[in-house]
Amino acid sequence: MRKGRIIKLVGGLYTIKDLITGKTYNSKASGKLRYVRVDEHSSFNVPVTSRTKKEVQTIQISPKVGDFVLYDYADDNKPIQEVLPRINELDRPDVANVDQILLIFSTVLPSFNYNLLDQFLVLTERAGIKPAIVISKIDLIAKEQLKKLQEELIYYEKIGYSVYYINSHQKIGFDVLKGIFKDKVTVLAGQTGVGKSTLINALMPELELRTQEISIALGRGKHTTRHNELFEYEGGLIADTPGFSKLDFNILDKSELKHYFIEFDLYKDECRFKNNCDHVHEPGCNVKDNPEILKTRIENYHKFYEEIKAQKERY
Ligand SMILES: Nc1nc2c(ncn2[C@@H]2O[C@H](COP(=O)(O)OP(=O)(O)O)[C@@H](O)[C@H]2O)c(=O)[nH]1
Ligand SMILES: [Mg+2]
Ligand SMILES: [Zn+2]
Repeated sequence: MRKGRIIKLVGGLYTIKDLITGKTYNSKASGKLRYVRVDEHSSFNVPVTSRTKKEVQTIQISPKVGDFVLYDYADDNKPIQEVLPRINELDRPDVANVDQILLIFSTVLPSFNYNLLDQFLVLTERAGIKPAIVISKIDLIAKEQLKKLQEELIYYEKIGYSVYYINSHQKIGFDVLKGIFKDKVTVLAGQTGVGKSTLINALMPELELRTQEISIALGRGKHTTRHNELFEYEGGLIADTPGFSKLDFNILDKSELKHYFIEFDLYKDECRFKNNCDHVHEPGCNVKDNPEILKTRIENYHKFYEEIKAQKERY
């Protein structure tokens, strides 16, 4: 048995890269991964909703891009026999063992949106993966407009998120951005058309990934096959994958949400209710109308909270 990492998946066929030799092989998942006994501590025992319990059970393990695996080198088909424990995993995109997620937003086409930014931040915080914010297409708005956006986004930097500004056509902002990929597994997330593929192409011109015409991308829904691939860059890997469209409120419990608005924690001790407060209607709550918290953050928090509540009430 040898150790490898899955770097590509196209229609059930995996490409694994041997960790020692660096050679790549085509491989399939062994049938025995269909019935794997996992205990409650297994990293594969992922609760589907916040209410389902982790318990000993038999599950099917579907290897994902990013997984470390043991494969049978002696067998010509190089079947994956075992998937090693995951540090973390994402569903859409389907990637495991991710170090960071770049949340890509374009200034325009599609235009920047605080609601979506806060949704994506909730998703990454919940997955326990470090996010960074990238604003693309800075060449498409006036200087003053860009300056205004930069000033607004300082808030996100203050609470701990890095914000980068790029123009992938002229490679502006690349000297600063490039450093973050070193030795890391990075997922690029963002709506269709924000410039994910263009960014990867600009970093790795030899790839020539297909980019979408804006008009088409924003119009009809596009067909995307189950195709996942990690590209090697600066000793790390980058995923340009579809997915990450919006927050599925079904996976969250409403009392859990506050933890994913990371700055709320700073004020909770001043709140009369400490940990028992959801910062929604409680009188005397120091978070829900704290002037130091960005207004749109509180508004979005309340929107998401109500959304989760409405979802739960339907059951
Ligand atoms: N002006 C400008 N256009 C960009 C930039 N980045 C991407 N685009 C354009 O935006 C469109 C969508 O880009 P694409 O990379 O396909 O987006 P994806 O869906 O996120 O992969 C393409 O027409 C790109 O040429 C940028 O920095 N500046
Ligand atoms: Mg793309
Ligand atoms: Zn409160």
